[in-house]
Amino acid sequence: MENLSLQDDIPANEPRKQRKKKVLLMGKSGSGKSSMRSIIFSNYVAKDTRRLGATIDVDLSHVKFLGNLTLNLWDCGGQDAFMENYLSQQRQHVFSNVGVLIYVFDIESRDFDRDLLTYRSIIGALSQFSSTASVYILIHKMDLVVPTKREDIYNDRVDQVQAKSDAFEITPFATSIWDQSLYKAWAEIIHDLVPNLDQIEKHLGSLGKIISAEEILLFERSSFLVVSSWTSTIGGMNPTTDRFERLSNIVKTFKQSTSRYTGTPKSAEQFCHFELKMKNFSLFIVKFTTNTYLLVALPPGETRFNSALENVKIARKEFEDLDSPAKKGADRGATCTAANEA
Ligand SMILES: Nc1nc2c(ncn2[C@@H]2O[C@H](COP(=O)(O)OP(=O)(O)OP(=O)(O)O)[C@@H](O)[C@H]2O)c(=O)[nH]1
Ligand SMILES: [Mg+2]
Repeated sequence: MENLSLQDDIPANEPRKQRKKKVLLMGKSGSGKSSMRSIIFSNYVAKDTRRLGATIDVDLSHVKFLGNLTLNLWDCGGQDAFMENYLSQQRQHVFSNVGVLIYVFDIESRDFDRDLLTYRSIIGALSQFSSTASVYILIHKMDLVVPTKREDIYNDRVDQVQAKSDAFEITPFATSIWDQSLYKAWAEIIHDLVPNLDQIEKHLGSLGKIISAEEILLFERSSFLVVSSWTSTIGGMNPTTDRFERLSNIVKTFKQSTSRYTGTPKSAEQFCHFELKMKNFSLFIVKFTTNTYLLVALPPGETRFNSALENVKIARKEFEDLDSPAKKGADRGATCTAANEA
């Protein structure tokens, strides 16, 4: 098998500027904002979220990301007094320079009309200060609705929310922390946020063909969500359509257990190499670039496996340039600093 050379398409080591995105996570108190943030970025499992207290004012965290991107995540406590404050005294501070608004609706809410009124006010402030922001709507806690009614209730809620969204084109998701749906929604949100993803995707395709893979998944390391993928024709016949979200879920749970039994912090890397060799397929997951892990699924065969592993090592350098060519150091990556904004 040949080695990978992607050099031609990549701008020669040009310094990539640091990008920042302000992400507002809003919705009424108890709707599940801090729960999802902890699951996605801090390696909590769903049941850990029962311990979370209500967020006081704004919980701000900075997440270093693929593509030299830093997410400034504003988890805005949803109690009425805080919401009023964001809309009045802190209006400009909260709503200016927003890249993304993620608004969470609790499906179980007893007063959806009131939730809509609050949302309407938030949209008003957003159009005033950040009219180009993207808006994602999560209709959350879907596990609390009987499966037969989920689709109707979800569609009805989405229609009502769209009607109150002014000129914003909303992207809606039905989510729950108790299944894969949360990972699917956040993977799509993050996919939209990461710069250079089209280039990364193109190169994943070249790599996949060279190593004769069935599928390649690129995981963002702080969230372990699949932000990019390539699938061969055979890989595309896989009947498990939600396998990306399932794999995120499985690996995150594995990392959680590892941390519990080794006493290492949850935010630590936990593993750098994982291999699975089965009768009908083989698979490895390796730490790839500063901010990513790579999963490669292959047909069985020791030679193919070893060759793919070597080629992935060679490709690493080229992808690193697309990820974050700036400084490299032990402090980079999934560090999540939280501080309360006064
Ligand atoms: N059944 C169910 N419960 C959920 C889900 N997501 C979160 N919860 C629960 O909802 C409760 C409140 O969640 P939080 O994440 O603290 O709510 P919040 O939106 O951050 O609330 P504030 O910080 O007050 O704005 C927790 O007990 C969670 O376990 C879900 O998808 N389904
Ligand atoms: Mg909270």
